[in-house]
Amino acid sequence: RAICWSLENRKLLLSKNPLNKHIIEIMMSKQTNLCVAADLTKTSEIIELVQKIHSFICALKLHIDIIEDFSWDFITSLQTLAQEHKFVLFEDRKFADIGKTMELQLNKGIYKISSWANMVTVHSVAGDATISTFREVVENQNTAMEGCLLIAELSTEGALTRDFYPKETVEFAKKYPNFVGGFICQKRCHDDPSFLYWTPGVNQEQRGDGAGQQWRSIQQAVTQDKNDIIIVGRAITSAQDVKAEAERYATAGWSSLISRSD
Ligand code: S5P
Repeated sequence: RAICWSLENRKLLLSKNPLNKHIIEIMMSKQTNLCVAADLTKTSEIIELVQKIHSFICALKLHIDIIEDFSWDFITSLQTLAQEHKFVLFEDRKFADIGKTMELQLNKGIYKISSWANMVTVHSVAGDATISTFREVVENQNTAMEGCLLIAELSTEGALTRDFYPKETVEFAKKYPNFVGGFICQKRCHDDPSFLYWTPGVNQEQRGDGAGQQWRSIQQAVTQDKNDIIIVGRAITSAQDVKAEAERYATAGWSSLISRSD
């Protein structure tokens, strides 16, 4: 039987996973599959960005460790905005160590990521035992965490996430369907509609940044490569009119998603 990939059809399946349930509700009510990568280094810049783009995003992706003036007031402000305007807080920490170290990096240090992030990225490189430790930590503690994405494939030139790597990553995810919401990938890396496929490397104008990043169009990312959610950074954050650009990406992303034939 053919799988139907429309969000409407996948809603029940996706809702079995707490993170995906949250995301799909936001996506459908706000009609957006745009996640903005807020790679800015000042808290005020991030807050200003969010104030402009909140209506167009389902998730706000952060690299908390690039911020120069981190504070708990900043986190509180983000949480208030996320609550009010309905988007999830996504810390792109790309955990990649032994389980115990990941646990410390998730819960401790300056940023106490698990106390505020709804989702994080995890590399599969260290094996699935580390993912299971991670899941136990999240399930046994009172955290903001709803789930994670596994990195199946990176967007950069020469990335080693090829050959068996995406496939084996999918195998890990299948073992923890309540915890792993989906993947960071370039092309949809699995035929299971109960996962969400998130893709960075999207830019309507440019094809590369001269530092290894590879960009392609929304059309390519969603229609051809069959991803669900586009992750867009500089194409929006460096635009003259950030709000208009976020709206343009959200509109194009959503129309590509809902007009996809499978
Ligand atoms: O393979 C990847 C995975 C990620 S999460 N390639 C990526 O570029 N990313 C992240 O997406 C990266 O860390 C950055 O925050 C964002 C892309 O930003 P842009 O400015 O290139 O759109």
